[in-house]
Amino acid sequence: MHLSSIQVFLALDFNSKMMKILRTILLLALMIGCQSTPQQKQEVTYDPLITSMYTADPSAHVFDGALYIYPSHDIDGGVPEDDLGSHFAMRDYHVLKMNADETAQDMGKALDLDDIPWAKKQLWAPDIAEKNGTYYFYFPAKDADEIFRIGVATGSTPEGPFTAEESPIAGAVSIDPAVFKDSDGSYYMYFGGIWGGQLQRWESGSYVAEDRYPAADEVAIAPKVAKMSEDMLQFETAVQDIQLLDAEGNPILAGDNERRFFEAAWVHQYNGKYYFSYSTGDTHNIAYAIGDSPLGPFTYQGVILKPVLGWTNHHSIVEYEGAWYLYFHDSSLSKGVTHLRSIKRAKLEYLPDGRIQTIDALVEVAP
Ligand code: FUB
Repeated sequence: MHLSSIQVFLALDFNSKMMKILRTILLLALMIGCQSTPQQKQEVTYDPLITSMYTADPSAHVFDGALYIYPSHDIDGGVPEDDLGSHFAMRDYHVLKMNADETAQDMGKALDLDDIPWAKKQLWAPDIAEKNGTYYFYFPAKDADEIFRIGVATGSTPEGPFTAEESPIAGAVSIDPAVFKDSDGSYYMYFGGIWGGQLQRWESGSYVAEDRYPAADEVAIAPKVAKMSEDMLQFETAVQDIQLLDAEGNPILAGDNERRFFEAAWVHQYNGKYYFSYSTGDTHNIAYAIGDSPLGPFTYQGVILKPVLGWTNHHSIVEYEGAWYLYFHDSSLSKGVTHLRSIKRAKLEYLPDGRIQTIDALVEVAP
C-alpha cells in the first residue's frame, strides 16, 4: 500500500475492535517505514574480528576467492601521546584472512620496519593491489627526517611476505594510500592525511616543516590522486587534487568540519559510479561523495559511519559473495585507548537511488 493511501485509511473513523487492531498495526508499520532513511541507527553489536592483537585501518580485498584484510598493527610502544600522532608507533604489518564465521585469522607478519631501507618509524594505514600475479603492498612511514612518505613492497602471494623497494615512491607523501583498480585496468593511488599525517605541509608543492592551514572560508585541503605506472612502483602522472563539492557544485571549505577531508581515503565503484569515502574534518565521520570519474570531482552525499569509540575513524568497502561490507575499527577492545584499536565489519546497505545507509557503531565501554 502507498504511503498516501495508508494516511487516508488512518484518517477514517473506525469503531470495531478489529479495525482498531488493524489501525495499530498500520501505525506501527508506518513508524518503521518512516525510520528507514539513510540516517537509520543500526541496533547491531559489532565484535572485534580478532582479539589476539590490536589492529586498525583495515583495507579489505578479495584475492583468489578469499577475503583478506591489510590492517595497521597497533602496539603500545610506550611513546607519549602528542599532536604529531607519535603514540601510533607501529613497527610491522600482519595479513589477516576472514574465516567463515565473523572472525579473522592472523596469517603472520608480512613486513617489518627493520626490513624497509628508507623507513624510520610509524607504519600507518596500508593498502594492496594485485597485477599479473604480483601483490603490491603500499604503506606510509616516516623517513630519517621524520617526513611521512609512501613506499611499496612486493610479494608473490596475498599473504606476503613482501619485499620493500629501496626508496619511497617519488611524489607519494603524507599517509593513507588507497589503491583502486578501475574497470579499464588502470590503477590509481589516493592518499593524504591532515595534522599528524602532514598533508598541510605539502600545499606549496614541496615540504615545509611548519603546519599551514587554509582559513575557514577558503577551499579545504584536498586529498591527492595519481595514476600508477605500468610496473605499479611509481606514479605515471603528476599528483593532482581531488575536488570535493557540495550539492550546488561549490568546493567544500576548510571551515566545514562536518564534510571536509581529513584522512582515510577509499574509492569503490557501484552501479557505474565512483564512490570516494573518507574521514572528515575534526568530526571523524566516514563520509562519501560520488563522481563519474576516478579522478573526480566528487559530490558530497552523506555519512556512511558515524564516529566510533576512539579518536580515529578509518574504513574500507568491499564486495564479497554478493554482499557489500564496511570494514572499520574502534577502541572498544582496549576500553578506549586511542592507539590500541580493533578491526570490525558491518554490512553495507545501498538504497535504491545509490545512497548508502548510515551506520552507527558507537559502543560505550566501562573503563
Ligand atoms: O593508524 C594511524 C593513523 O590513524 C592512520 O593512518 C589514520 O588514517 C588513522 O586511522
